[in-house]
Amino acid sequence: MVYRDSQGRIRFKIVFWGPSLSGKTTMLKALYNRLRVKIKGKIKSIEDPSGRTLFFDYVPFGLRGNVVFDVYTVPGQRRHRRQRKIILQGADAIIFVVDSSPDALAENIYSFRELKEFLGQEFDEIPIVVALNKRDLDDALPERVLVKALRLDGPWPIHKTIATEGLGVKRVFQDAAQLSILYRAFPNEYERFRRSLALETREKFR
Ligand SMILES: Nc1nc2c(ncn2[C@@H]2O[C@H](COP(=O)(O)OP(=O)(O)O)[C@@H](O)[C@H]2O)c(=O)[nH]1
Ligand SMILES: [Mg+2]
Repeated sequence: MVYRDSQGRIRFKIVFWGPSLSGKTTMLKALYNRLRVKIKGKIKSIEDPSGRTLFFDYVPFGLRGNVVFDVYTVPGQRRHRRQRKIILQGADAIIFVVDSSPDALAENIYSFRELKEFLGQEFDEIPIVVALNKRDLDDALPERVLVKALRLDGPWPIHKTIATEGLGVKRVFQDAAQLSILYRAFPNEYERFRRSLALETREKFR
């Protein structure tokens, strides 16, 4: 939920969603290393000793003007359902990170279903940007297969990413950031813009 903080800055919340090990934390770190922004907080991570996200990663990015994006990742393991629900609350945009590995297909489907369940009616409205990650894997599932299996044929922009190399991550974030602002501040323009982004990014997958 957008709000003004004590310094008068407007804050938007962006949440990286997706199954365990799909690359959410890697993508957040890649973004952190690539974004040239005015304010960049430290990344706060709450993880277990093996480096898996236990509660969340969080970092604030401040752009020009008075806008700050609070960016979170959720823990993907199924048992962290409650934490995910808490972190999702008040999100202004979601980045759904899909693992392209064939072994992860069932977890991707589970994760997207859970997102839909948690969002309820808002699922049809809130900006969701899809990152098909791990496109460098030799056995990565074809994009068309992922789109079909996950039913990603909604009004959602889709991008291919390789988080470990930072490929595609800026564009994914840029779409999410832009859509979050339109969604909350310019609702009249939002739906049209979201559909045009979705169409534009989907042409590659036909
Ligand atoms: N090959 C490949 N591995 C990746 C990619 N993105 C992340 N990984 C690896 O996948 C594993 C899980 O990444 P992590 O960011 O911790 O996943 P999270 O559980 O979604 O936060 C790590 O070993 C990453 O290095 C990618 O694009 N390609
Ligand atoms: Mg993580």
